[in-house]
Amino acid sequence: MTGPSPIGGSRHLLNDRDYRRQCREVLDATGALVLGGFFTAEAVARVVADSAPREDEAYYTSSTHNVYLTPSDPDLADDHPFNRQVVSSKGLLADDQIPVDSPLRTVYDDPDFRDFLCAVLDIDEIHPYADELSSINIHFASDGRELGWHFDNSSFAVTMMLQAPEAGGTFEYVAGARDADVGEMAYDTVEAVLDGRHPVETLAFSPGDLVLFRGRNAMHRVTPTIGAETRLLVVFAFNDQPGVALSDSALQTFYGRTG
Ligand SMILES: O=C(O)CCC(=O)C(=O)O
Ligand SMILES: [Fe+2]
Repeated sequence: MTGPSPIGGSRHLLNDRDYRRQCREVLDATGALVLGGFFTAEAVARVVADSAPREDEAYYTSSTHNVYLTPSDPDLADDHPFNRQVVSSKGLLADDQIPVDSPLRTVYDDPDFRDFLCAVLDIDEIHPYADELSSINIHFASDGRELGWHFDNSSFAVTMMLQAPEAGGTFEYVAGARDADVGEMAYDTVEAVLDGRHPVETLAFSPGDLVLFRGRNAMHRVTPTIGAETRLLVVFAFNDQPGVALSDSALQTFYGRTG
């Protein structure tokens, strides 16, 4: 892209050691970090103008899933926390549907941005997905659509709100619900959250805000959008190893196609 950087006032802070340390401390302490006004209003407006009219090209999965995003275990009861099903009805545009000159790519490819993410996430390397679909996605949740309770497969998520709904579309989470690295499943917590018996936190963010989130250990969801304004959100997906691609079956599940 030519023209001004889509990264706003925090551009000069990306390389600042103290700023990186502060960001890392917040992420480590709370499992989430919101950088307000990261993307310029102009860049947000451009991406909304590019993507909002293409809502009907988005892919919608109509299936339910468990909180762990895995197939059910037939040896466990249907109402076991491992098998309890939730609904996700949002749609998405895959990486290959995003214009080559989108400001989203400028940010995704920016070396300073990637160095910043490595420092804050405490990883040595950061790489795009090796498949054609996964790296940058735009999520659409129109009136009544939602993302059900789940743990992410990846250890971290980087998102940015593009367009907030009038109501609903709230990001709710239970920070540190489990330690996935030691194999915790947190069945009691999962059951209590699904039954509405467990307190949950909400993360407030607005268009242009960048969100870093440790979604493999935090159970989270997005409540149904209410009203005519569709919730639009970008997911920037990375790996800490080169050459990682989703399997064909995972691509089929998330995108309805493999390429
Ligand atoms: O829409 C959001 O804010 C969160 C998205 C999310 O949790 C996911 O894509 O796994
Ligand atoms: Fe998630």
